Amino acid sequence: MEEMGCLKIYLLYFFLAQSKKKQKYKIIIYLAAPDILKLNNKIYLRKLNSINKKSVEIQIKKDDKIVIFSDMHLGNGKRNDDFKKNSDLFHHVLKNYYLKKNYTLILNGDIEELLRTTYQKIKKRWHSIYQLFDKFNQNKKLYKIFGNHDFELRLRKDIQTEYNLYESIKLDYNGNKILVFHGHQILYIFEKFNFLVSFVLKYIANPFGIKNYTLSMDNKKKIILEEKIHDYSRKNEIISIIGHTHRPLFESLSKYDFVRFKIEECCRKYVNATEKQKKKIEKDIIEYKNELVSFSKDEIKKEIKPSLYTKENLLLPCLFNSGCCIGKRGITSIEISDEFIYLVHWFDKNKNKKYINYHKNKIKKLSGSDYYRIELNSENLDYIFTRIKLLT
Ligand SMILES: [Mn+2]
Repeated sequence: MEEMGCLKIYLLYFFLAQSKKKQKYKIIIYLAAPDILKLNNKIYLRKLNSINKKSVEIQIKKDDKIVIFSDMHLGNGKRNDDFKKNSDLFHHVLKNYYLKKNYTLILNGDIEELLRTTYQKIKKRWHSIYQLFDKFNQNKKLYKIFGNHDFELRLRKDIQTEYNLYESIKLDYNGNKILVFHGHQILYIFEKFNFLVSFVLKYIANPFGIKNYTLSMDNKKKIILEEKIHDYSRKNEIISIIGHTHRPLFESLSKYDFVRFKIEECCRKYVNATEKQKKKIEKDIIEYKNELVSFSKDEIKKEIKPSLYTKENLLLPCLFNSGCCIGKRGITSIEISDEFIYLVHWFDKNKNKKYINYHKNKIKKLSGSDYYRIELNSENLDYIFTRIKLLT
């Protein structure tokens, strides 16, 4: 019954959000919002518990390398296909980096944009990408997790796919758990009704060129989702790696928060540093300051500023988000290898020059291409789990 109530509010919200008189309806939307939240509060714990308990568990061995991508939104190759602009970059990176280096590939949801088109059309258009998925699969190194945009694969038995489909994967790292799941479950508790959303998108939104509703998820919703999963991970002393919001997170921090945090840390280190170290720290501070300045106002407002920092509870490094593969500037991924976890950004030099002068030891050109890999963040996993245990 709770879910039926939520569905009604959701549908109301959906239609109002698409309306031209958006401003006028905003009050109604905000009046309805607390109900949705109250409802979710009761359900989210149950849902996260079930995701955690039912999860398939995989041991991470010492020389295992893992890469996590999410939110590709593979479409039919037409105007509305968000994946198109990064498709060459993604293909190259997957083939010449991750496959070559023997990585295990975890696809963490919203791989296909099935709310807008069909699996057959997607497979036909992106045949070369699926060929690469097949290669990982043949080596038993592919795990495909569903999100809200490719949930149809789970729901409909008539769609044949070659890959096992999971709700979540639990990685066991020396007895510590890393839970990988898409994350939509928090605000999308009515998965069963996905077909209604699909109907609206395919037959109403698509022909009229209306943009994707869930893609323009507002900041308030992003924060709620992140908060709930952060709290659950903290209480259970696990790390959660999600996607869905398209906002990269490392140790529960957004890019913007991370840079500010780093500047503070540098200043603290500076006091007791030797002359030689001081020179290096000064250089680092300049680079971080430049990075801070390079965020556009729009970026700060839309993507970066909403912060888990402002919460009453202590912020623990237990939430990570791999971002997405349809970003304007490139694609992001999360890697786990050699006892470390990394947030990685890939970009094409010809399309984006923002990071071309990034910290020299963290940027690498992929030979024979104009594609670059940068390590935005990295940290030792033992150190992260120690902090989670000490601070809980
Ligand atoms: Mn999603």
